[in-house]
Amino acid sequence: MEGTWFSELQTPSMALSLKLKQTLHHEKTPYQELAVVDTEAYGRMLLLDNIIMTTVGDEFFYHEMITHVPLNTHPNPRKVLVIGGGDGGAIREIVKYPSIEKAVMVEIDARVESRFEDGSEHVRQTENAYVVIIVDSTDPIGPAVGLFSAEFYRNVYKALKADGLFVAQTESPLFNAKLIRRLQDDIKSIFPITRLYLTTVPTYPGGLWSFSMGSKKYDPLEVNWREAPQVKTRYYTPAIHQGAFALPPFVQEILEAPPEEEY
Ligand code: AG3
Repeated sequence: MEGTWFSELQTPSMALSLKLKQTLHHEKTPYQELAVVDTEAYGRMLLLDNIIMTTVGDEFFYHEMITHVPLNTHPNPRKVLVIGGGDGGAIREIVKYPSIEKAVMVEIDARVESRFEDGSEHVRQTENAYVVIIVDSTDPIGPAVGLFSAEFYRNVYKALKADGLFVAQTESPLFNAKLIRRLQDDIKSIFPITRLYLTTVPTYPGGLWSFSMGSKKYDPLEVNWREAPQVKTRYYTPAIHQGAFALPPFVQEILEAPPEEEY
């Protein structure tokens, strides 16, 4: 194992390589090939089909931003759904909020105690049940493809209560501009409030990552911070929350370019 490297081919012309200390676990689940390896740079790392899902060293950027932004946007989140997120990072953050009465995780792969079903199927069969839905999915390939569609967002809308909102991880503005544009347009056609926000995730392609939010009532840009719960975090703060919605011009262009234009 000494000197072994893991490389994720992030795009056809770009890879991220991490020097491994050892492979801790490897198995073929019914849906994916799963591995946990120990890296020198970021500690333990979870791989699905040789794609980096998360590492101990940088998971907090992603998990804090996929949870605290929606949970502070809603003034009193009680019942929250996580689709995907089998590593537990999102759930760990959610249960920090005293208002949470129930957090349900629907994960296709049966590694942890929760509901093991297809997330798109679960929202299809759910009505008026959640105030926050978090889509902590893999890339839009394989089992996650259905989670990147207008039909799925319509079912998410239906599964949310009248004041509900959802957030989905929507990939890299550097390498997935067209996808982001399509998803934002889809969300806009369904939800009255649509937002895009950014964070850095060092081990994801481009290092810059996007999240898309659709909300029925509450605007993430109008949080009443005096009423917001105090939660211990390593990345997220109210100022980071506000700043995450400030989009650099190249990202603003992705949202505004005429649909047929290349960007
Ligand atoms: N979800 C995976 C985000 C996509 C990462 N893409 C990549 N490395 N090509 C993260 C799950 C963490 N709970």
